[in-house]
Amino acid sequence: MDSESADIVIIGAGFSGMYAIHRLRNHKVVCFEAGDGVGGTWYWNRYPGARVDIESMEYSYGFDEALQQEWHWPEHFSAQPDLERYANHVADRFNLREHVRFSNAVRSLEFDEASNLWHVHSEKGDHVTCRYVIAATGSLTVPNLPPWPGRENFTGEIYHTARWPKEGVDFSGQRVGFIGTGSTGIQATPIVAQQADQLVIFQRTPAFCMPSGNRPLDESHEEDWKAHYAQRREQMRDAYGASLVHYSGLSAHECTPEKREQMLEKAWHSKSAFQLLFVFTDVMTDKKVNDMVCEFVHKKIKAIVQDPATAELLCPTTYPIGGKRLCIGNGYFEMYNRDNVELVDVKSSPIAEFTENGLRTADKEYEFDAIVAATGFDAVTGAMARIDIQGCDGATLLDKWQDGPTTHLGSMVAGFPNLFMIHGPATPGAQAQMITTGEWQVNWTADIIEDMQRKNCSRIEATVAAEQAWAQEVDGCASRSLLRLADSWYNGKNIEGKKGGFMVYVGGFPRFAQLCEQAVEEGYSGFTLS
Ligand code: N01
Repeated sequence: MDSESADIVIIGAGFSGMYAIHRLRNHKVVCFEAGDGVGGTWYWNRYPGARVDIESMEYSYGFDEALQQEWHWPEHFSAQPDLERYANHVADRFNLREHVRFSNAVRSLEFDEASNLWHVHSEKGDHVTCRYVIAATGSLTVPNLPPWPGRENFTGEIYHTARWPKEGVDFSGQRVGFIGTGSTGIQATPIVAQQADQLVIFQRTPAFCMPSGNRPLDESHEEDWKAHYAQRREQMRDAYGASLVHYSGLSAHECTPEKREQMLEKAWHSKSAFQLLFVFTDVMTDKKVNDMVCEFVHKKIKAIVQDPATAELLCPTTYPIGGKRLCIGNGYFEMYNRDNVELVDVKSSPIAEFTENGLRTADKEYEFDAIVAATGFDAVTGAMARIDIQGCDGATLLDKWQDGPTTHLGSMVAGFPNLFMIHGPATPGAQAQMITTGEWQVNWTADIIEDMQRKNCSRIEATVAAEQAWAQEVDGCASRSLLRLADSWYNGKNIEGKKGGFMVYVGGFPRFAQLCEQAVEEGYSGFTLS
């Protein structure tokens, strides 16, 4: 196929990619998308119970006042179908689809140093040359299915929650095996349990979970938000992550045991996700305080789950609360009181293989009609690693990142000019609110591209020294947080053999944004322009 020329190629029509199309539409923009619809995460993750854990009034675009005034969210924490409906509404309202090539993933990127242009090749054979590439590839894009042998022998269906059939799945009358008890497993299993004859849940590590407090959105709440949207969006930018969390301002050490218990109880019932992590100022920095919160949750689990052995197995003891993303549940612990649900510990007896009739762990075979894997993602670097990316001197990104990702400000990689990432490695990512912070990063990136054009520059690149400095900043923040004490997708330890340190910036979005702005104000410190 002949090559065609564009100014900017955007990879991915998830929420960040969609906004990038809108923000840069005065340029010739081509967007490649692997799926056949918009929405990214909210397109792929259509498993039963999929729901956002940040309030929808907040978890939405802020770039257009009319859009945020006219849109109505039916619930406080929207379910996947409503988020996908919103993505489609935005795509239609702002005519984004005309720029998107659906079901057409990017296969390779090659930088031509003589012309400072990227050559983009897609799965369907498109070849586009462009000055800039914006990779809005998402941090939880590539599903992880551990390489258990025997998959082809199983005669029933195997589903991964991140590739759920569009027509849905009815488990009525079936024996279902369910692997994984992270945020996804916790949302899906209570619904599967209501349908299936028998549900066996395979748990390697128990998760901390608090009730989501989801409910229909009340009119006065919506009106209040809509009357103050501009101000609220400002507050969100200045908040660590979600702005609706209440910060008590008190260290747990300043409180009596009675006061602590009272505050924890209030946080548990707050209907505001993540409140448990912010109930005291030092939950994520002081192990003793974190232990107090863990103990409180253990008591809750043991009060809900009737069988003491199951309750014990469900209590996380090997990592701090908040060390992995805190899960939000709707009847998760309560589900274990059903007669058709069984919990199996695969830490002590790991899954060995799929068999013709089901699954075999180290000490037993289980028979199923269907198996669901909610086993997470090759996170943060997975989507970029699956594109063959060649930068200067033929160096590949895969080689450059073989010991873990390196970036400057999470945005650019030395040796790969004119390639920007949104929510790339070492950005706040899921430690902040992905839609609005994605919007912020797109604006920052678009401003740079437009400034480059004003300056008649054709090439921008991060320096190796800047990457090293950013790695120190990222590690420094992680080392001050208890997040470092958990194995999770934040540090790649959810996948055996994956290398890399802490891949998420936990210094807070306000500091991240300030450092990005400062770099530009200081004449693009850490970058070279030509
Ligand atoms: O994935 P996960 P997820 N043998 O990696 C288990 C976002 N999200 O899809 O903990 C046995 O957290 C694994 O066990 P372990 C959110 O940011 C948000 O649930 O590694 N088990 C774990 O139990 C979240 O953090 C929302 O020991 C194996 C599970 O599979 C992120 O997505 C909803 C295994 C994977 O948990 C990822 O969540 C859903 C093995 N070999 C997701 N390998 C909301 O907004 C893995 N597991 C609410």
